[in-house]
Amino acid sequence: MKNNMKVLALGLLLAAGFPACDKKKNPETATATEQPAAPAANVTVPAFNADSAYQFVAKQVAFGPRVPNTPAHRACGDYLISTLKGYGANVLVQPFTAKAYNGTTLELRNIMAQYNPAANKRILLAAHWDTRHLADKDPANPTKPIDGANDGASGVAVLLEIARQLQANPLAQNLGVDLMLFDGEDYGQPDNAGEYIPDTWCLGSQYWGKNLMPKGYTAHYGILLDMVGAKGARFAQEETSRTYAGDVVEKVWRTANQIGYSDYFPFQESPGITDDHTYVIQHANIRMIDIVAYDPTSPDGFFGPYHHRHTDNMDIIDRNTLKAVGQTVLHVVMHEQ
Ligand code: AHN
Ligand code: ZN
Repeated sequence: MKNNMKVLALGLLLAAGFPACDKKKNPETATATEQPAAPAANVTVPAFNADSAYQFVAKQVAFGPRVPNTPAHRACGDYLISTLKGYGANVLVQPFTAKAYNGTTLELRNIMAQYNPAANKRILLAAHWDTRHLADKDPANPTKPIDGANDGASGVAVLLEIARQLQANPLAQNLGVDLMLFDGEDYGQPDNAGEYIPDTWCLGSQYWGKNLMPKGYTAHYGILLDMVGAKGARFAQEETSRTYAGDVVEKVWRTANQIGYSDYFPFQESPGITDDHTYVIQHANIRMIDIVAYDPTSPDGFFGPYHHRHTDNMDIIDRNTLKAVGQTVLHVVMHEQ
């Protein structure tokens, strides 16, 4: 406790004394270890590698659309499991079936990669790895599935890069990190004038919340990453996140601003949305925030002009966005130890 206060005081002092410090650093070209804006004793935050994260997006997209019940979905799931095992994680797989809105029985898998599985203090990081079966917002080919480079692959890619970093830079013994890849997030009922049914979405987090793996699982808090790779993305403070985990929202946004990503993390509020964090909060009783590109005031649509369209492909993925999110989350996590 005493130590934390000292760290905080030091951080405030440095922030006040050298306000321009962060601006000089170009985060994209930084390859050495990061110089934290508010350094805590004994914590070195490794540099999140945006090129590596970008390759993880491309790799997933190359499987084809990861639509449940397709060979691409199965192959990508196998790839995610073996990649996370390769990065030294304790990998748990939760296979299950869920009935979709249209009556289809979906074969799904939630995948959890644990670092320091025995530690009591745990941080849960999550994303969804499936992609939407329809381009229902696209005037062209609305029944064909989308690449989901942003909606799906981007969040998973950031988590894969964090896994790679955690293998190379092990956490202190008192801290555990769990990377959760939810399945079946995006198989929800198409939205026809007032027919939005929240519970048809987020099938993986709904199942996991009611059937925790490991049994009795809990975490200090959670961070969900959804659509975190598009060029020019802005992450506002979503209402459900603020309501249930306001201190986590503050911590994440303050960190992002301190380390140079104020363009991506404005101190701006947005209304609540239904996403995987909703069910983690509701069923698993874990405080979780959602870092999601969502702007209800945008003329391009709430989730951007490419959302659930065929333009959600590699062309809109920007390493700078992946870097801003990945470095911020890595910084926050490493400072929990
Ligand atoms: C809906 O649009 C229902 N929820 C936002 C969650 C979402 C959909 N994330 C990606 N696709
Ligand atoms: Zn989606």
